[in-house]
Amino acid sequence: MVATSPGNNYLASIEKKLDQLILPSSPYYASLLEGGRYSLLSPGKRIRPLLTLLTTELFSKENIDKALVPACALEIVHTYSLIHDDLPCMDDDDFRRGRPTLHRVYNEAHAVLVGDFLLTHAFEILAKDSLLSPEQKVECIRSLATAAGAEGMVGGQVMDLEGKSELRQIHLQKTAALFGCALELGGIVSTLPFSLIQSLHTFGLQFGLLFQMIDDIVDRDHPLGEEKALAGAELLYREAMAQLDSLPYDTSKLRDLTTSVYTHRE
Ligand code: GRG
Repeated sequence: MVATSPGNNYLASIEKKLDQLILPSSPYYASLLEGGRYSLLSPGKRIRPLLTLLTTELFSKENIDKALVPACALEIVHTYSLIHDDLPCMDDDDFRRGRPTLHRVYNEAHAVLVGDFLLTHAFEILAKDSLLSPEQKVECIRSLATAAGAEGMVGGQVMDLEGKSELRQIHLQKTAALFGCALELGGIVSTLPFSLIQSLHTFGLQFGLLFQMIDDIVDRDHPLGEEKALAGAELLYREAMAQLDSLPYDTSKLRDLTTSVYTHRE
């Protein structure tokens, strides 16, 4: 597990908001909401929403409340991807976040539907949010849809399942795209100019590639072997830090989080 201590102050706010975003309130489809809550409120690291809040904080703490729904929408999409990835037709896992996977608790059909619900719900809460401007809503929805769809996570998962050889592209899409989105969302709620949002997005992708590389090293699961993976991780770490250096803001918390991901390999 990667430590997320640099943003500990925000983790409680993220958990509270996630808890509020799916209320077990329907007499008709309670099991759908309960399934969503089971997976979403399981102990995840919340590193993607944390990145959104730390990015927002770079520009103004006053926008943190506004950033919470976009940050949680991203975590909801991530959770849907884990539910579907754990299904027998994908990775076939029995445990996730230290608990039985959703299809083990209910059944496969229900896990597919809970995943569908979470993916849709993420966009519903963005569209209905009361703090974002209409322009910010559209931009958040664009960013999240692009990161989750064919250009992003789902496209990467298809390439992976088809055994494509372009490993960097698979990791960029399957894992890093959501991290790029995490940074972009922070830029959108801060109403930054396009070029600055692009620079943040680039750092997010670098962070995501590093995160995936370290995950593979820790799991002893890197296709290139450990030596090459360690050298690759060092290069990615340097590139990510250099990208932060190019931003004229106090990026110390993002630096700490990047270092805590990198040193997790040891
Ligand atoms: C099935 C649509 C679909 C996509 C699957 C995200 C994904 C694509 C698969 C998950 C499998 C995996 C190991 C992906 C690499 C990214 C990764 C390390 C995900 C786990 O993220 P963490 O460590 O998990 O942030 P927590 O539980 O802390 O949120």
